[in-house]
Amino acid sequence: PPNEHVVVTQPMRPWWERYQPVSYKLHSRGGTEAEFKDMVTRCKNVGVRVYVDSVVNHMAGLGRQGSGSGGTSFNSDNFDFPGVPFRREHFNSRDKCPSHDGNINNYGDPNNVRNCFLVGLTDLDQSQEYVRTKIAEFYNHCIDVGVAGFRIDAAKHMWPGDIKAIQDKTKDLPEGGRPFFYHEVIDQNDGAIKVGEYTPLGYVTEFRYCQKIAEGIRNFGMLHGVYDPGWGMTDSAHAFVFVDNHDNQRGHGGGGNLITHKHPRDYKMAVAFTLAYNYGFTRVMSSYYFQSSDQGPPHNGDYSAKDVTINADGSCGNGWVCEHRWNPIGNMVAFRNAVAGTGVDNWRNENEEVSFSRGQKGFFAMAKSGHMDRTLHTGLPAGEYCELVSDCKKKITVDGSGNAHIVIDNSAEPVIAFIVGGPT
Ligand code: LM2
Ligand code: CA
Repeated sequence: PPNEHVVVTQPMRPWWERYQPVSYKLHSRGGTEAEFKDMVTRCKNVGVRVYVDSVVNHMAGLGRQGSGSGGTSFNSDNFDFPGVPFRREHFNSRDKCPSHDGNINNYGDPNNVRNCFLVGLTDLDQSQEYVRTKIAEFYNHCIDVGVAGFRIDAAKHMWPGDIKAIQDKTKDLPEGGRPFFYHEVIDQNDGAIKVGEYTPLGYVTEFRYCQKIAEGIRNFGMLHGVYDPGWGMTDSAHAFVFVDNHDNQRGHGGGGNLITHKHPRDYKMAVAFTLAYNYGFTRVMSSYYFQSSDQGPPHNGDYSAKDVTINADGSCGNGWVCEHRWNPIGNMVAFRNAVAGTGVDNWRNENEEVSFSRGQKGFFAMAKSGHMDRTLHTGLPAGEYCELVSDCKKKITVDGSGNAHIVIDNSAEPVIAFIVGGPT
């Protein structure tokens, strides 16, 4: 989240302080508005669009007061946030929340989930025109700075109709078109709120995919079922999918038995498969190393984040994991873009191996043992192809009938992929 937030010192500067807003000024522990704008502009100039993580369900938690990351005063117990400004009347009052202590404690009741306080965080009343306007002004300011879209944090804890009203107040991008919106809704078939309530508003996080891909990597035989509509998973046109996120990689936010960068080989296979397959809109995670679940990013003496340094081999230094630079992850983005809009064909899934083609545009294979040596039908035009994951160190020849000799060996990654129109 790029906006001003509380500064927590107990524990010392946890990552989650950024999820307790103080104002909508773009001044976070990540830097000032000028620094944020500079980053967004430099990204945009090289074709990388930025969306922001927007925390608008709530402001800071009860018991917190003082100065925010941008120096603005606030007092949560008095519901006083002069930097916006928000006052007591802009928050959900106790009569709208059916829980005995004001905190969310019953996921079976939408009024409880949406009108009560999430872990003590002061809950805004987005049904009010004033509150909607302040949030939309924040979004519009982000768009002025060059941002292209928004993650809506805690969307599950807001009424879809209120979110729609806020989105409708948000302007088009300067280059035309609507901003990108996706909604964070943790639906694991365990409560009253369903992802389907949010699909009319944009993409919706599909947390069940995290479980499904973890099962699929542990047992390749399960990979055919990573998208399981019978289990309530939303359709490909609305599902926002990822192998892990900033919460569940550290046991927060619906945690579980997931695959993360802590198991690099499994993680590479999980993300490579996700990018190769034809389900949903994909997000690639990029992390820092951590020991404890509260620990913030690698920091300098003043707790500002350390720079991401790049080592000679292309990996990152200073405590940053940079999963997005790992070949079976970063190089598979070209694959996903090249095969967009095609289906899955020539599916083969035996002996802890999986392979398939995407239309007549790409072919993907993965072997859990790290070893595979067989001739497969690729469905691709004849020719010599450069293998993407090895940076073209491997070449693959497709013959006139569309077959190719596919070799995966333990000296390299357990994944191969190639595309029509790829590098040569
Ligand atoms: C989210 N999605 O709905 C974020 O993805 C998640 O990271 C946020 O929780 C959460 N919603 C609220 O925006 C994180 C973190 C919590 C942390 C909150 C607020 O997972 O542990 O709660 O941010 O900073 C912390 C303390 C908690 C305390 C609360 C309020 O861990 O014990 O509750 O602050 O002071 C009394
Ligand atoms: Ca709420």
